[in-house]
Amino acid sequence: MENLPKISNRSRGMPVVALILLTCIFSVSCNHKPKDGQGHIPDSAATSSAATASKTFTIASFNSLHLGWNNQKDTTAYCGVLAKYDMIGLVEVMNTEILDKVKDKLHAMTSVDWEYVASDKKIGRTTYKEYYAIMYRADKTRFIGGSSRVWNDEGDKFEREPFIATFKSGNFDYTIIFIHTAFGDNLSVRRAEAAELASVFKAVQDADPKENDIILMGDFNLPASDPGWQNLKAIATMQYEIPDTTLTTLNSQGDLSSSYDNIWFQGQYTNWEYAGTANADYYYTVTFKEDPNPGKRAFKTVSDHVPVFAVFYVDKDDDD
Ligand SMILES: [Ca+2]
Ligand SMILES: [Ca+2]
Ligand SMILES: [Ca+2]
Repeated sequence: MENLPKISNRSRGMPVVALILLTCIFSVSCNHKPKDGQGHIPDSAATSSAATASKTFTIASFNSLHLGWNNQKDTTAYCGVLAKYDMIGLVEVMNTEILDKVKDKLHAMTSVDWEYVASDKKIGRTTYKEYYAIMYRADKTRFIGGSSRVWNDEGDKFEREPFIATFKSGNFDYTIIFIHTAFGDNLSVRRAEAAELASVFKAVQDADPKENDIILMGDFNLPASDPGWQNLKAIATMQYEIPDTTLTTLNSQGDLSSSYDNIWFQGQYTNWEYAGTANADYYYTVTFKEDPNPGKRAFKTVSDHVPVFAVFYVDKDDDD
């Protein structure tokens, strides 16, 4: 909406017809309906020359809407989304049995082994709790044993304290901070957690002088432009990959609604490995293209979020 005044300034003195036309174009572009395949990694790219594929590694984050509950999830479509990535962090995981089932299904779909690292218990301040899990292709990534932990949340700052784990993919080693922040009706609750994430990021960054590729990702329940990110953005060369114009949630009508999911890291350390590609994955425009309302079908049978992803080179010497 910030752009509206700029457009009306530019259109000053234009004929009314031109103004109406401009307004129409603008409202279409504001609809955030993905074009067919937008944000989707084309199969041709995913399976292109083995040489290219082995040089890059795609990390995604996906709120999986109560994965493991009896909620009419289309597990084939769901696993089809996961199978496109080399690593995908999952929030809203309701039990670990479902993770084993998903892992086996991914193996059947891709003919490669998958593994996951999950929090050792369900996390949450109230009776509602969930696991964090990071699912990854075992042929491309090694989990650094003993590196996973749940943030020691002194003072109970987080409804669900972040999950932290270190991996190595090719030459690229990195630590992921993964979170599903509080939703809450009160915006101040979400902003307080966003502000606190800056402290978590700094602590994890400072804990290991030899590892500086710290990737913060998850469902933040806030767009990247929100004032709540002031502290995190104050960290040197901090960048986010999903701008708030890229919407990542679906409403019950199947329309995109909010930009809540993101991937953050410090450019000074990680731009060396970052391949420059990140987006939300509007997979349903392909997976459910025969459906009259693919977004609604995705909302009902997969999740009310879409994955967000970023691509990294793994063939460079890791510079930290
Ligand atoms: Ca590194
Ligand atoms: Ca460090
Ligand atoms: Ca680096």
